[in-house]
Amino acid sequence: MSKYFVSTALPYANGPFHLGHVRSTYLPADIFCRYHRMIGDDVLLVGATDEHGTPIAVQADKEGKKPIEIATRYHNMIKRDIESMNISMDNFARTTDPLHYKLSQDFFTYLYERDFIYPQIEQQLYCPNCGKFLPDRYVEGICPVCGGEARGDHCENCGRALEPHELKEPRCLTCNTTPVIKDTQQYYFKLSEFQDVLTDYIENNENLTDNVRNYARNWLEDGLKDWTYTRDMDWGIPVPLDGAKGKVIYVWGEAFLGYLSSAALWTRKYNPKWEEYWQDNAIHFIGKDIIYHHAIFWPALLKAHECKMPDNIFAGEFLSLEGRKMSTSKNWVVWVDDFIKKYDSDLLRYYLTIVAPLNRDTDFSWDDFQRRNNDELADVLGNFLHRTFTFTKKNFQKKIPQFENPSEEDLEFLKLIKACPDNVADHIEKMEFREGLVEIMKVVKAGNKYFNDQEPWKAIKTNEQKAANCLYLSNQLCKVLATIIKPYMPNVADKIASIINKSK
Ligand code: B3M
Ligand code: ZN
Repeated sequence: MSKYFVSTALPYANGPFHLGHVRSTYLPADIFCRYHRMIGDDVLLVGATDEHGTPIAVQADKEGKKPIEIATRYHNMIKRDIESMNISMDNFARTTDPLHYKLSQDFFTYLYERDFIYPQIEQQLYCPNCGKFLPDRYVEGICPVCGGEARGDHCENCGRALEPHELKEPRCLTCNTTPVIKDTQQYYFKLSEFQDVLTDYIENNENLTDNVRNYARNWLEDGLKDWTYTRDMDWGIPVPLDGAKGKVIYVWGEAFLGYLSSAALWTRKYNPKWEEYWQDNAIHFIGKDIIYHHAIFWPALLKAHECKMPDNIFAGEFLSLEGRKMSTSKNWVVWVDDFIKKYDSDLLRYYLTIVAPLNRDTDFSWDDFQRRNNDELADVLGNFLHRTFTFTKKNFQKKIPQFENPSEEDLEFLKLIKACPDNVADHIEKMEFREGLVEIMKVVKAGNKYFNDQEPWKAIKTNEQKAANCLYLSNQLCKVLATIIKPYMPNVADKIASIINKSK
């Protein structure tokens, strides 16, 4: 038995949960965890809402509310949405939890005392009209790298993490004034010292997938610069140093610690030590837009703190909607809550898994969703289950018949049924979630063909054993399905299990 520490990227608590979150991060993490629990591993799946930083502060300004009110509202919504998708989260915490504050401040102090964090005067954008510095999303402008529209610390167009003072043609988000440059003291993390450690980590960690390795490599080749670790803002975790009044830890400097504080909060309730999970296998599921943060910043922070770096970082690619990039600000998204009001979560879990492998961008379209639902879930899986159960009920008084004198076709089909669980498991272990589900559907398709070929509705009158063997094997496949479908579609699996009286 192995222990697994699995985390899902922390969504900002400034809006509800949408299909993009589910596809890139939460669903793959859940499939992975459910599978590992089933084979007897001890898995801890944690997450939290990311409640600091300008994403929350800006939303609060917009609504004339306090940041904590915004964070609480969306934390509750996101938590409910995650539950409604049947994500088997062990703990879903908040980065405004006092334990997270303590952990983050202690972490900061530890690095500061060892000279990994140092003060430096820097030039920051300051809005003379609002009378405040403009960290991150408080300023908009043009990306210095690609020329696209960028917001403070991040260019949506090329995906670069930016320092806000690098922006061209900056303007204050609140009042549109052109900011001036003003000196301010910030604290920097010595990221540049970790160039060699990170190069070794990225090149030699065999678990890492190509998208993560290639992306991180680009950055390493450019050479790493030290990283501004604090901000002039009042919403955030105060910098735990004398003389740092009005400064908070940059949201990206503490959000990662949300993984650890969420685990620590879980530990308080259930008592085992979360560190043991981290030591065995530490795996982060994220979306591809935050590879840089997880493959560069986070391992460097961990190394500076003398902690083990993650064993794997698994980055799901993007989901577009009807051919257009999803955008919460342009309201071009499907919210999980709206989806769940109409459809069972398993339909979405099926679709988002089968539509494309995770290392490829893909599109959600309602037509394709409907087509796969009808042609695959209903016509292949639903049909196989339905005909097996109704035939067993009608002709064998709900009892599984005896399997005797099997024919060639029976033995062939039995072979397929027996091989299926291991094939699916192999794929899930390699994080090939789609391929595992494709394997299941292939066997169910073969089951339908076998059922058609055996024609049990005729055989029952002329050769009862032939019909009996067909239904015996079909029920065996249902029993296998009740198990192997579970990581993908837990509701469907439970339904099958209850029909055949299999314990879950
Ligand atoms: N909240 C960015 C995002 O939601 C950020 C992730 C933090 S993971 C430690 O994409
Ligand atoms: Zn302003």
